[in-house]
Amino acid sequence: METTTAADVALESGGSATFESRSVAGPASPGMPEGFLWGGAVAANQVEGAYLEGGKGLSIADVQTPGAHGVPREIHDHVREGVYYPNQTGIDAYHRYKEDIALFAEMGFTCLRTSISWPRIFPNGDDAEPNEAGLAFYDAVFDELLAHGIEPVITLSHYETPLSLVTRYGSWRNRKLIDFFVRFCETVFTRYRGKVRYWMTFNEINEVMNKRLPFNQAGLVFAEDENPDEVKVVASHNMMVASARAVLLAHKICPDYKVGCMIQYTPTYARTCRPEDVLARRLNIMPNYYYLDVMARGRYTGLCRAQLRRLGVEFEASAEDAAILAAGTVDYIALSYYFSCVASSETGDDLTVARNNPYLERTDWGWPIDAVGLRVSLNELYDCYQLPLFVVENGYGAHEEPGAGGVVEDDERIDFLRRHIAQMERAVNEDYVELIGYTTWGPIDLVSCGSGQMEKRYGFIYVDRDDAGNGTLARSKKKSFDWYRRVIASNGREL
Ligand code: BGP
Repeated sequence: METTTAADVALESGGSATFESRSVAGPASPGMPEGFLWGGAVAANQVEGAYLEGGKGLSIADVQTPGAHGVPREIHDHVREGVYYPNQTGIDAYHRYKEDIALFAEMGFTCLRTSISWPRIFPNGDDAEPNEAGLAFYDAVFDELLAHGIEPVITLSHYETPLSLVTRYGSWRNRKLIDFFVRFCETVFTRYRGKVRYWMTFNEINEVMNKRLPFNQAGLVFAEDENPDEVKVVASHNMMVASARAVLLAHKICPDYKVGCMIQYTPTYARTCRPEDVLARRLNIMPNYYYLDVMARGRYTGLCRAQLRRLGVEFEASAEDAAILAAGTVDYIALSYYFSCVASSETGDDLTVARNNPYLERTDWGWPIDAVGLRVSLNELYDCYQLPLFVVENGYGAHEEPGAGGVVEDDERIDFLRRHIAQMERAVNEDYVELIGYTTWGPIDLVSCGSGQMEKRYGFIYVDRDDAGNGTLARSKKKSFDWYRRVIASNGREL
């Protein structure tokens, strides 16, 4: 585990570091409300593999090479001979899902968040008819989950846009994708009625504006003569209109469907109490609320217009689109929460954002560990929108190997999750935040989205596979497996 040093951030307060584990102790938790959903979250492209089986087309995940901590993944526009692409094989869940689901059931999961791979259903994205083999595969997966008392929670687009839509249409910068996506939604909403209740449209939609992942999220590659910010604004709009149409359609097909948006929420702290730093904090969270305002409030608010102004992009939704956005607001807000960040400014206009916070320890990948930040996030979001929340990703990625007894002793993961769940419970029981459920990211080791590595491990279940694709793919329980089983069995009372 990395520890932030004083040299990482020159703390104006001059105070010494007080690690969070010493300051979060609270009263014993009364646990979570009745019916609270407990489980884990994965994405099709990070676990399934079988990238061309059963009629599946290529997704944008299938053409990304492995990277490493600090080394970005390469993105190719086609599959190159002799190159290893980790998502193409994933952890072979396409063939091993029964074994995996049995393990999730042993831990007592009441839900599993996963995605339906869009190119498994529409291999090119714009096909006239869906691929029956793909639909049948998810029938089998959902039936298996339900037979084990596990409710599927489904992401419609989790960083796996059909590659063909990127190469032939320019991806989400093109309005045609709205209709293609809605056709995909209509197909799966109709097919899985009675099997699925909770849906979410785009995984971490706010990542479109993020510098890190515009390709993963929206399939965007920028031409030299393009202004990336302009393209991101247009692509975001198209996605939000598609999302609103999906919400309307879902409610029409099945009034019991609940459809959420999903964002990566990274709460921002002002580096000091200098007013300029406090303003910088505000400016840094604006892109998150840009998406949430449109998807939850149903309109481009003043905050959205201010964000556009900051980007220097002129954009106006048509009256027709504005009506769709207003009608198709989401039923709940799902979030991933991993860490917080720190913002500062010299002038009030510029903005410097850092992950280094001298009060926090960091993971092997340099991600700050901030359990209290989860409570902060839940409060901020609930205050703003008064909609039910769903924590659909939270987890600890680390290098791990089985010890002498063949078991991974992942005490750090247990400690991480224990502290986060404790804060989540305080948000619910003391702050009265309405929360649907909690799914840890990567209940089984899988291919990392950011780095493409297997060795950034998140699971309660170890998978024997390395970054080069070697290993038997055998599954084995880590120490945290039993710990999480007890957490769920006690509905969060026993941490
Ligand atoms: C989120 C993604 C996930 C997942 C997770 C962990 O941003 O929704 O797909 O991968 O982050 O990130 P990483 O895999 O880069 O460690």
